[in-house]
Amino acid sequence: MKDYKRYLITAALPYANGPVHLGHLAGVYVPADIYVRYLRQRGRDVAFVCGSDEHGVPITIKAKKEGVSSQDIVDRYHKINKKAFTDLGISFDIYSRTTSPTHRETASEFFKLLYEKGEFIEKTTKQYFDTGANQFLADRYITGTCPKCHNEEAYGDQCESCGTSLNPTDLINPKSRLSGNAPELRDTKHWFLPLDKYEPWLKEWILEENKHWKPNVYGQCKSWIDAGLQPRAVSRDLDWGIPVPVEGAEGKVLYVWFDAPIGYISATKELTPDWEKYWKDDATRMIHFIGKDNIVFHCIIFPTMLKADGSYILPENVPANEFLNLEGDKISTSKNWAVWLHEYLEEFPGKQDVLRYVLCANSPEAKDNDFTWKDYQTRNNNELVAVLGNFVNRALVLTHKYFDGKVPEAGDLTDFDKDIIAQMPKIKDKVEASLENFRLREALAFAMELARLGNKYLAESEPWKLIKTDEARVKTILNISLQITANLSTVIEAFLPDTAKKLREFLNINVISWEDAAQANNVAAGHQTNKPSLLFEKVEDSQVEFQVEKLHKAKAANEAANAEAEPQKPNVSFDDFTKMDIRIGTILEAKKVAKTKKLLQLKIDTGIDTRTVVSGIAEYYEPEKIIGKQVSILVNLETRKIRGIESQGMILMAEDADGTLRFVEPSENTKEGSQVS
Ligand code: B3M
Ligand code: ZN
Repeated sequence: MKDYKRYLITAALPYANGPVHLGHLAGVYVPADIYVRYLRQRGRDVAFVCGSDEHGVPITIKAKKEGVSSQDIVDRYHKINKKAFTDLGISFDIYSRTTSPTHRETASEFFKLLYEKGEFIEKTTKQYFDTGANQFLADRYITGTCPKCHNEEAYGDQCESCGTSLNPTDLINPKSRLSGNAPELRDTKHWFLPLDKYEPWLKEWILEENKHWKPNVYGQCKSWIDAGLQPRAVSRDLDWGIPVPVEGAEGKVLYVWFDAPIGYISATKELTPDWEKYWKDDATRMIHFIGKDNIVFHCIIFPTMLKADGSYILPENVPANEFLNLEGDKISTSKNWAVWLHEYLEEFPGKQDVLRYVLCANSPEAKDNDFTWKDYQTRNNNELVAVLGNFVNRALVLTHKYFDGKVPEAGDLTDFDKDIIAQMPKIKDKVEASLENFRLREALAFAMELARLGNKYLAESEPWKLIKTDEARVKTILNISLQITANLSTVIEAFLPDTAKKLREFLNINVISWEDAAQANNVAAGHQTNKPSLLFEKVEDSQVEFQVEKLHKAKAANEAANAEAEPQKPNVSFDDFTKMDIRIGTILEAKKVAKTKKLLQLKIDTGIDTRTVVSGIAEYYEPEKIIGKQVSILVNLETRKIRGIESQGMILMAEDADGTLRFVEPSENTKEGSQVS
């Protein structure tokens, strides 16, 4: 590979319309951070840039729904996400935002330059317009039936069910999300980036020069190119975004996917006045970390923009990941099926490394993967606690127990010792090779081999048994164990930065460089170590159950909140209504109907008489708790035998969106027999 002088690492800018979840982390931010931390360990010049993507239709829709401004929405989530990334140890050099003045100017200038070079095609096309709301509808404002799979809730730009990318006019029965009405087609002018013109160049650059890209990335690019590239609109009719900086463009803004990647440039500008060396010198190796749904934008559209400008470098690699599922289902913000990073950090304080570990160990590098809380527990308990934590703890505790915490001197080495020492550089080389090639989960597994090696060394040499008979041997064993611990602090640093720091605190040492991290003399004999604290704690079954239940509850609550009321039934006459005799009654007795799950047998004082009613409410009310409760009861319903019991009337119940039944009761205590009308 070429000899690069510096690195520009970008991580996809998350939309500031919601909090970041584990899917984002596993796909983009944890791998990017591991890679960057490793580069820094190697002493390379790196700029790691990211920020909030604050434009786009989903933000305006969320703002409308909440009755606040789009700026309020992005301010809220920019703050939450920025803090959560910091708390997880994601070490961006800058976390900017696309509403920043620098970005607005940079994106505007970028557009203007391409415009002046004559790079855009101006076209008037017909687009959907909502006459009620008096505005053009950008892709996400329209839903309709997907022409391919007939999903009735496809968006104007994509069907999330079958993944097909669409134009709004492809939808069958289009509906405006603003009014629910069918929109009409009207003329509007937009600027298009002629991807077709760049197709020969893209073919050469991607299909020939970038054969080293991951198969999933290369494959997606190839199928886009093979299908033939079309000019792509880079402006939208919308009132939220960066205004199109040319005359006659009132009411039009830059398409979010035009401005967002320019956000990488603006962020670098905000980071350093010397930003051009990262963007305009081909000794810079630029790498985009993204999820698979962003491949076309980072491999085809943004490079075409950069190429059209002509003064920028292009990405050397785009190691896109596949998706992480959650407990067997697709992560979904709209269905509230997600583990939110900021909530994890609140509920598991100090456990950021555990999450980094689990997400990297299970990273969806080559195929979609599943996060489960059970797996989180298993990896924590069996790997972090039982291997890494256990080894480090034993090495240090024994040093304190036998030698007052001073590193003992190594004596003559046995073949076993020599073999253990010889393993260290081999392991480090494997970690290094995997990291250099973006195989991060493999790299982590190799790094853990060093902890396993230490564990095995202690278990097989048993210093706790030898201490009575052979102190010199124990000194050697602990010396070597502490050397392994010291090297671990460097080898695991990129994956588990907080743990690495703790190891250095325990050992009372400074950072050991990557180059030195396989040696057996990194802590000198006589050096005073500190007493260790516990590195990792066990995750209990109850925590797993709590988290799984929390997920299901959040999803159900979301469904209930979004449920639409049943449509109204056909009208009835007033006479029909008055035929129903509904009274207030009081429950006198209640018990379960034997061998059923749902039924309660109630005795009700109806004011007219005392009667028995069988009601399907046993899942929602405990019999002992409803004695004395007032209810509404339809008393002139024909009697019915249910499970051999004669039911003389019906208790009126309100059914919640999730199916829960609730009594319809008077707001104040009311005399039994009062009529409800
Ligand atoms: N905000 C899409 C996403 O979060 C988008 C990435 C922009 S990167 C320039 O999936
Ligand atoms: Zn579809």
